[in-house]
Amino acid sequence: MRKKIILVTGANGEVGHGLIQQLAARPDHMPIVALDVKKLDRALRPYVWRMIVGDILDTSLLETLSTEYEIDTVFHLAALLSTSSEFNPENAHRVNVQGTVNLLKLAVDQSQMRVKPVKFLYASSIAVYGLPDLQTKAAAGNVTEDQFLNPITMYGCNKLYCEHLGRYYARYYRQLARARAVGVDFRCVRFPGLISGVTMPTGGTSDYAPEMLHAAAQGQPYACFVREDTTIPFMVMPDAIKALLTLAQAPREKLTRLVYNVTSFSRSAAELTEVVRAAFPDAQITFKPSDARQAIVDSWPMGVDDSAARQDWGWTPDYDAERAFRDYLIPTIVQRYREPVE
Ligand code: AKB
Repeated sequence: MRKKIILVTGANGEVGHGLIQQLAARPDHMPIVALDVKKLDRALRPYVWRMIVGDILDTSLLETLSTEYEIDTVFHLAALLSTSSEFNPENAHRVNVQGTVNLLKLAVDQSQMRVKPVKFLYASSIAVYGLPDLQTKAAAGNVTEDQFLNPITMYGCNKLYCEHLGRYYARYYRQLARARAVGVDFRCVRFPGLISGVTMPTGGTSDYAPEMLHAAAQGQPYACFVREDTTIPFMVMPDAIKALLTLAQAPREKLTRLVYNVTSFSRSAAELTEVVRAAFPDAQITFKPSDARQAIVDSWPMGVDDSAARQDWGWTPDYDAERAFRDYLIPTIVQRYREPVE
């Protein structure tokens, strides 16, 4: 009999890190197979059944996985983030879109084999939004899942399209075939900017928040690449993991949507700076906005309406802004730079 597993793509990334530890901490958890283009961090290896260094674009690797294991759940986290994607949009399209199609195909094939839908958790982003100007952004306030879906980045276009692909593979896959295929149980969380006390993001445009904090903790100067008034929603990593795990466990019949906004707190870059300076009084933070990256963040909303997630699967963040810094970010970061990291 094939081993039943949970597959995590992008396992070495920021969200993968936290997710793997939390998944492994659950009693009776299924074995975890971690897939990433880079070797899994040594610290995570005890938590996984198997680590595979490989590419989500490698379809023969995915086919081998499909014959070797019964895949119960996929957490698809692998992606090139918004800033990286703008430097090579075609490559971003390959990784973010073709990579997702490959995984959805793997999931739909597995669903046929076991005659039961594979759960497919997909990490989307506020980058799917595209507010046309700052006046509209200010007036819009907290936007719902269905408003302002005109992304201006390749990454945002990729994420929005993959949300649609999820719907297709869940409900309409091969709809003209004589025998209808068992669809994928697609569940998507649209994340705001994420901040971790443990890992540093690479290639995102919301990265100014974690970057200023990590720089201050290391006593390094930081030039923030957006204006002081720039406001978007944020969430700390433990809440991001909580959102994925809670949505994964929600009974399907309670879910009225395939895609859900989640959020914790919205803060301007100036407000974030104040909190960082209060914790690290020597922090040297200056503002040097980059026009191009500013335009991207200006197109993202000030906040998102996550009432559907709250209603359908009881979503509620554990950390508001005050708790996020006081109880998680500051103590974790202080500890992080006290210890040598491998
Ligand atoms: C990015 O900045 O690209 C990501 C995101 C908002 O999805 N952090």
